[in-house]
Amino acid sequence: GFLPFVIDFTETVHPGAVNHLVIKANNELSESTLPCGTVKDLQNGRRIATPYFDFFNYAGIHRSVFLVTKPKECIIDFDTNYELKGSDAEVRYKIITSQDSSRVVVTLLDAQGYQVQQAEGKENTLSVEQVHLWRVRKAYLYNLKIQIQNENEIVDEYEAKIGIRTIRIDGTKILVNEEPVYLKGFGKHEDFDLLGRAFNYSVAKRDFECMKWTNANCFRTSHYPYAEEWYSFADEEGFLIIDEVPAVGMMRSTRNFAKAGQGGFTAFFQTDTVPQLLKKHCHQVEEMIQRDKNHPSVFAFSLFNEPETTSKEAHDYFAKVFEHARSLDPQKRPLTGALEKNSAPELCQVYMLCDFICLNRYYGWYISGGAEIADAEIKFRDEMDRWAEKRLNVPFIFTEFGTDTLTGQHNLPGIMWSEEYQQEYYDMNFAVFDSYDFVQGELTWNFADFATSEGVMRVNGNKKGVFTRERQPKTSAYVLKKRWETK
Ligand code: CKX
Repeated sequence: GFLPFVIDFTETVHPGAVNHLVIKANNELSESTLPCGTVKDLQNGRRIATPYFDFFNYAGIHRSVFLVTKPKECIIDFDTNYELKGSDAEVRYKIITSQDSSRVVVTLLDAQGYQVQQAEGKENTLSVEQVHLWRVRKAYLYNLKIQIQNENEIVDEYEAKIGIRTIRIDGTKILVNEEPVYLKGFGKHEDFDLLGRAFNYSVAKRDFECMKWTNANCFRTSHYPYAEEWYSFADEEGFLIIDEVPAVGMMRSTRNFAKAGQGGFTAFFQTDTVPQLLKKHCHQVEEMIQRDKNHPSVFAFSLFNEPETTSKEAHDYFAKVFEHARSLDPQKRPLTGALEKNSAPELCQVYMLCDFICLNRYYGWYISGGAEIADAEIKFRDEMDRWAEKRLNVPFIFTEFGTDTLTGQHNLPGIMWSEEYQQEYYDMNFAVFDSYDFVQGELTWNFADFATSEGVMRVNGNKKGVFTRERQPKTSAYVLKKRWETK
């Protein structure tokens, strides 16, 4: 439900007549849908969704729908890969077309529209002298023009913006263009008042401006691939994206966020619907990588959020997902997934599949919150020491940490839900992060308050936003802005 699909109605359509295209959308959840959940039949006959995840399960169509006509011989797909050679670069491309007969011409244009290089064939290399690299928060985009030509006629043409950059993990460092980057930013949602999950340019623009104001450089598309416009925006703005597949709710509980810290185990990967789920999971990973592989902003793919990971069955399940994902990305970007508290260093059977480790941790909120924050810090440091002992020599990123905070709620001393407590919590977390040199990034939970299912733990949604749902800063936004100015 979070990735595009195409329906060919060439055979069905009646040219010249009024045609109706009817789309039926279904948001029912089960343990073999992604995301996971279940449905509940009420006594009045109404059926409702009960998600195993903490965001509102919207219904309907939220994204652009295009009516497209294509010539018989057409461009189907392309991908690129980059190698830096001093101040020059090589762009290797591969084009897939529907037929084999005609000439494929590929032109690289710079940001001003001047031709940089041209090559022929479905697979070739373009050499770029004095390359303008796509850099974090300082993007440069080239235009790649692909044409199928027959004699001198253009049969099909496709243009895409590309950014030339490399990504690599080296020990505990994340390297973009061979330079280390510390990730600063947010886990987000596609969510806004009245619009729900529908893509809206004004909201996206505001979000990017807010993120830039805080000095952020990265966000995670928690917990599903977003509308494509988000990625193009990030390409332009030089943001890094951890692109996440909608594998969330892989723990049989409607309140995972509460269960997660308490050692709850629901034998999720030991049921007979798992093969169906695995098939869908792999398929969605495939569709996500296929859709997003050419965006320079996408620097890693996240293959799950907070599943159960402590059984052998979980390991075997995810080993297959990772293996499949590794075979798909032409740029061989790092693969990861977000691990919650149960995935402790001694228990987790999945972290070893990840190229860098993403932790969602809530010491000082779900664990020892409020007046117990000093204990929270001790427990947090204890867990980090246990990770350190493993000497994994990979980067660790915090992909979630935060407190529910009611904007305008002020209390001295800070108590849970107050703006003061959110700051105190962040300060404690930052002190812990800064004590471990393998911590190479911090993405707070969440960029903005967002809608969830109703319940006793949620006051009209999740309030862990650094910004309100209307995109105005809470006090902690200033704390992040200051820290990230120099971090
Ligand atoms: N992580 C202990 C997944 C997010 C939730 C977040 C929360 C949980 C925390 C798990 O989707 O919103 O409870 O705020």
